[in-house]
Amino acid sequence: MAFFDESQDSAVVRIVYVGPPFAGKTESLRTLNQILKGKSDGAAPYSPSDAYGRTLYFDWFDHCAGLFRGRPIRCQVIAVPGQTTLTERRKMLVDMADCVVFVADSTPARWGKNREFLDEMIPWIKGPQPPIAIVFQLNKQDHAAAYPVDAFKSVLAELHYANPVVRATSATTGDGLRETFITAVSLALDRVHALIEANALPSGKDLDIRDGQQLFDLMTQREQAMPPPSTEPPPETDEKTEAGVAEPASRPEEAPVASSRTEAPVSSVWDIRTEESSGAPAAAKPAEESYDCDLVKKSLLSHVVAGGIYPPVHGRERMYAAVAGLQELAQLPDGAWHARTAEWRIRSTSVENFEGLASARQYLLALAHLCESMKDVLVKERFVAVTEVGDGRCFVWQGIRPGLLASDWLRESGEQPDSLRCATVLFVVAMRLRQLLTRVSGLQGRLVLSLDNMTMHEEELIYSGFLDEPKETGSSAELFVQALMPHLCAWSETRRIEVGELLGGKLRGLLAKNDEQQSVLDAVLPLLGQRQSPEGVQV
Ligand SMILES: Nc1nc2c(ncn2[C@@H]2O[C@H](COP(=O)(O)OP(=O)(O)OP(=O)(O)O)[C@@H](O)[C@H]2O)c(=O)[nH]1
Ligand SMILES: [Mg+2]
Repeated sequence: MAFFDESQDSAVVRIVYVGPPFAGKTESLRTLNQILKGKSDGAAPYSPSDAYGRTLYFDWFDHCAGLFRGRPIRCQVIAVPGQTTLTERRKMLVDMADCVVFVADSTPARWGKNREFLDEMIPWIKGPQPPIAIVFQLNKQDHAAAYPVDAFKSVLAELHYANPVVRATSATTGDGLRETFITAVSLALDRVHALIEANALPSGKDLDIRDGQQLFDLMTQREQAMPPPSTEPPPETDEKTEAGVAEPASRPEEAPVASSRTEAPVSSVWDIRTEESSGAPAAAKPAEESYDCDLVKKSLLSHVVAGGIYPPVHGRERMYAAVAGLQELAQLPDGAWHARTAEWRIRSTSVENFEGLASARQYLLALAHLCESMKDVLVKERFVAVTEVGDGRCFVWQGIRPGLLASDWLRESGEQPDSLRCATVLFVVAMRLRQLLTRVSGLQGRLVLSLDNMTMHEEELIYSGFLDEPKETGSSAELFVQALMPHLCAWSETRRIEVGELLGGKLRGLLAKNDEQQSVLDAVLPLLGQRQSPEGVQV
């Protein structure tokens, strides 16, 4: 886990490369180390012991990856051993990670191993909070028969992995390795921010593991208490080098090393609130300048500030997924930037454009608190992100993957010939709408309560629109009519009459079984007879 190393006045994060045997974990570290440090620095990663080119314990290098709130970030980059028998060593290393890079093998001969090792690893990283993200590195893309990224995404979809961050690489040529690493560091730093927010970032002088030798000592110490793992693999016909690997002699006992999960006081120097805010409320500043579309798009693709993301870690995964399919970014006359992909909506309004990071962060925090307080009624697939546009200006973006909209559901049912089904859908939507309006009572001024911003989720309607500046709204009864009416008006008159007759007669007894249901029915029936006036909806 990350910690603050007082002896070196730096933040330490751990990126752990995991994956099946022969996928190219060691090769990735070797090439990445060269890329990051320059070819002239010939130092290879530290590997305490290997056998026939197979990693037995781990590969390790560290790298200073820029500054984090003015202090150096030191990344400990570690690759696990892939041999099937070395599960315990793998688990121990994954347990220490702030971000995992899963190195998948894209060659047909070893494709099946990816799933096997994903099944092993995913349960290990499910528990910890803040979450540990995975970046998927689809390696050996230089291979003539390599499977493409979409094929790997299908494997992940089978595992119900929501927003996988997948990068195509070749550890041999180095293609994609730096991008993968930068992505992993960003996600690890989000975790550090979340730890700071929770006052849970350990801080001290002789804390935790600071080099490969200490890690090796810790591993051998732990293993002395257990039977040594066998490196004799089960017979695997395509892995002849796995056979006959000798276990290296254990090292003599040396000075104990602090556990990687040492409890330690939290450093106050990292406190986001004292550092970033003066206590004044965030001052949103309307956009005065116009921005070049490419510049804004670039900021969205690559300039999300460290810690400027909600929810931490998963928010960035969602953001990467959202911008992966981003084509068009447009600015509306009111100054708001909007983008849509097949699945995501992204927006930053003119009041979400700030002069300086501190006020943008404060606004992000305010939105984050709002999202937390409304968690049960908001669609889960959302993020808030701060990007830097240049000149010290920052944009706050909201991103949402709404799923199946209530408006589409109602529209589709209105187009079907089956009036019975259509009437039932209308009744269900009306019921759920009434319930949602009750649940958001008091907060409705932050929401745009149309059926285009509502999604059916586990038999409930939840809000899948953006969170707005507070505004005056009508009563719940008025909002109910405003949300339903435009859709009913879009139906033909015959359709409205048929549905009205069904709800008023045949279906009344079946659907409206209690007072709440009766009252929803009573509210819907008159709407079916109303017309839309030129000024808008008749209430
Ligand atoms: N063509 C090609 N070969 C690769 C690539 N990455 C690794 N290899 C080769 O694959 C073999 C295994 O690579 P390693 O890096 O040792 O694999 P590993 O994942 O560390 O394996 P274990 O230590 O056993 O878990 C080596 O012969 C590498 O040269 C790649 O991107 N393209
Ligand atoms: Mg290796």
